[in-house]
Amino acid sequence: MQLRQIEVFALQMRLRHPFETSFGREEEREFLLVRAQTDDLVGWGEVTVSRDPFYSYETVETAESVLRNYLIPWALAKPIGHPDELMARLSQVRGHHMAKSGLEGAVWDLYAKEQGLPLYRALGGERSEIEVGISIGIEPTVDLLLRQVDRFLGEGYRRMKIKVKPGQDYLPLRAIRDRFGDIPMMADANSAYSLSDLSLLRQLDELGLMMIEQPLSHDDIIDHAKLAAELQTPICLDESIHSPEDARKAIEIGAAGVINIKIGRLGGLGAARRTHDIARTAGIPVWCGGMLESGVGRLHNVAITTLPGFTLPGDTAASSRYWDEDIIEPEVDVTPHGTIIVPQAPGIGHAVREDRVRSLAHGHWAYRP
Ligand code: OSB
Ligand code: MG
Repeated sequence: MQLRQIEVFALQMRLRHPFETSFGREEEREFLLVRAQTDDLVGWGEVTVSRDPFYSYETVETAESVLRNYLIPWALAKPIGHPDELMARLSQVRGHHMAKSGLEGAVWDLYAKEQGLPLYRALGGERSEIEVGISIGIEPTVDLLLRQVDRFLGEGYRRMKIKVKPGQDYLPLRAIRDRFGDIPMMADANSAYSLSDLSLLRQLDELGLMMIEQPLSHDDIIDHAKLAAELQTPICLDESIHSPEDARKAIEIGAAGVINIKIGRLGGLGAARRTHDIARTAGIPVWCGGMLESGVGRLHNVAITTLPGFTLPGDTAASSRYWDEDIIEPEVDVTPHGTIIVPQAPGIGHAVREDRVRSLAHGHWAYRP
């Protein structure tokens, strides 16, 4: 395919409910969308950055700059055979995985549409229905947290992920266990602990959690391996895994009993798929993480989750969990039994509401060869 135009939109969308993690509170998502077109098709990707470099060093501004100065000119320079070929071309740029992933996502959407295939089939996915869970932020009181859990259990979600940090960990989780019993539950610490907090982490170990996600430093695997040897609860890595090679090494030293796969953090669908392949070969389960995506990124998450190694419910909840009104039509819905039916139309499978994207955008850039 030869790309004729690439557009970048800077969007700001208000969350229905503020989302708090150990690194901060988000009331509004700020991110980029990429729209790429050939002579007759349009593809969409999402750059899952935030305004601030707190989860990752990438931000809306770094991604916009790297796309403008390097990634987009190189993508427009000559025809693209397969999305992997584009990624090889972009590999001279180190890091900036979310920026790369947004562009690659648009090209994967086009590639699937060219073949008349739904994106999940183009990726080699198998399932037509995926299991989903929900990620619940740190709430101001235990009572408010219990209300959230009650609501999402009622909506059918297959597992509850609760954000924790020192001081807001054992007691809220204990309260959930006391009230709701043996529900599938896990904790995500977003790097809020260190090995010196072993006694706190041992308390969490008593709760029968499915896993504890990223308890230690965002760039560590060594201490996670030490911690894994001390706990019964499996350790899941999120922030520490930026490539298939990171996953291989973490698995090799025993730092990762589970891996959270995020397309943006890993640098695209191709890298996400290779990470899945490595984990699957090693017998390590994976699930699809989320970055509070709009409908575009959400549909990419749905597609990757159809690969056979995604054996645990992910964080890909319904559009309505995040937004009063999403930018896709129809929105992503969750069935009363906690699943998403995978769209069968070519590419990402739902229409993007371009008028809404254009009206929400506070920045818009267009590039041609
Ligand atoms: O650590 O998984 C995380 C959201 C933003 C940044 C990091 C994380 C998250 C989530 C939300 O947990 C997942 C979602 O509902 O999209
Ligand atoms: Mg996480």
